[in-house]
Amino acid sequence: MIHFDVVTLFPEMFAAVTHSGICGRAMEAGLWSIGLWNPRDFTKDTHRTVDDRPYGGGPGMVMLAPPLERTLDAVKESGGGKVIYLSPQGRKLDHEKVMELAGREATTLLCGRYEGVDERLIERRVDEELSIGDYVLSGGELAAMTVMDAVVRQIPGALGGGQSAAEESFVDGLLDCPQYTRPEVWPEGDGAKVTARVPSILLGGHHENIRRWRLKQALGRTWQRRPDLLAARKLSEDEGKLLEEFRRECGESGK
Ligand code: 4GX
Repeated sequence: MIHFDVVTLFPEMFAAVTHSGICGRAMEAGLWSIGLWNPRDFTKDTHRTVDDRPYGGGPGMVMLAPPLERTLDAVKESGGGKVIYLSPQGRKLDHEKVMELAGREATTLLCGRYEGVDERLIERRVDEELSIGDYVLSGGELAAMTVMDAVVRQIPGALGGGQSAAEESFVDGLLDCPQYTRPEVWPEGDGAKVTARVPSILLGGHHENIRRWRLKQALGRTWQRRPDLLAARKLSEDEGKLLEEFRRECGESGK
């Protein structure tokens, strides 16, 4: 059972992970839980102020340290885990980090709004800063939900139908192979339109050949689209041969 505590001014946003899809079902199944903490509930003034203007001037607002500190201390008191602040200044999230979080019992996610939070709060209460990518969101909430979604799908039983997260892309350091479903020929040929068939190997039911075709596609696409991933991964003799075949068939250039 994994528990996330989330410190946020917009707790309603988290219905997206508590009530929908794989995360929603995994929560119903009791595989994970969430605690939502609004710093506005930890203010002491009548206006319930959570932000103020930045010292030194400039646009926007900065989240006040005192209400955030009281919130995080209440979370800790309730059994909260390490505190992660989502921000573009953090270390980039990857599969390895997701697996590390999936192995922790509890994690606290701090979501900033506006221009961020008072640096002294980060120094005193934040253990780690994590980024989900080099772009700017309007707040840490979508980043926190991204982290939770990636972690929850790693919990055994979270994926339906006996699926295993261990079989997915990135686990093996490669991109996924292409997928096909019905109809076998699409779009419908009307003389003018070009039609495309599902690769015939997938229709034959020869499981070993299908496995090798998929591995070859995964290797080829990783070579074409993410050569950085291939450079970081050793290829077996067989994988090297499959990639060589793929390259020959597509004309060596990589598209
Ligand atoms: N990966 N954001 C944090 C507030 C903020 C502003 C400035 C620090 C400095 C993000 C991301 C992200 C938007 C969350 C700005 N914090 N979080 N927020 N990329 O863009 O995680």
